[in-house]
Amino acid sequence: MLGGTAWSAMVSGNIDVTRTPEATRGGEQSNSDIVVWLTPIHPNSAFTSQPQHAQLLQKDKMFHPHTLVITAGTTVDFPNADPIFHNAFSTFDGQIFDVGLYPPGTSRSVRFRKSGIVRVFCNIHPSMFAIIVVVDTPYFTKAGRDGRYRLMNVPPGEYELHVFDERATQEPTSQMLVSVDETQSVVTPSPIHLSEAGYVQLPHKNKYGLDYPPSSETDTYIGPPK
Ligand SMILES: [Cu+2]
Repeated sequence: MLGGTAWSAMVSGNIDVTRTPEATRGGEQSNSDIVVWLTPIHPNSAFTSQPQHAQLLQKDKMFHPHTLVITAGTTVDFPNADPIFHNAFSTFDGQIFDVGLYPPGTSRSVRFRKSGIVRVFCNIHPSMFAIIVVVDTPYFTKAGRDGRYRLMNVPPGEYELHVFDERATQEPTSQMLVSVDETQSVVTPSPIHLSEAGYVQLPHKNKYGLDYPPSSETDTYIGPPK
């Protein structure tokens, strides 16, 4: 190939979401936690990512970001930037783990080996909830607040377009096919319609499958039970 530069395209499209008032995020409507990725239909070779690190910060009794996208094989660090103990665990789907309770200013790490959706909680703070979307492709992104997404440097080929929205109350109608060829520098898939209508956020359980104790939200907890 002349100049040694591989040809590639930008895949850019739009997501629109039907919502009812109770389904808004923190009182505002935003699409920025919706994840989009492309998987090759006929992969020439299995995708292997370089060992990578990502971060899910614990601050103000929340995980930041709320939604993290990584490639399979990535190690996620969970630094605790609060003056209180925290935990991170997941008990179902994606990958089951529990890093235990750990003190302010320290961190724990988990490597996510396979693709899937991992729901992460803290065993002592019911307000703490995050999602790690683990994909097996280098072509992934989060949508902007306006629902637009851009996937850069996509080489020619046939792809399945995948979407994950934690609040979607029905699956996208069908998996969409995206074809990238060498005649286009920008490929625009047809718009993706999602519905969050009727979504209601329910309290989650702690790692024992039990309700959090009533004191959890007014917390002065500073360490494990003696
Ligand atoms: Cu916590």
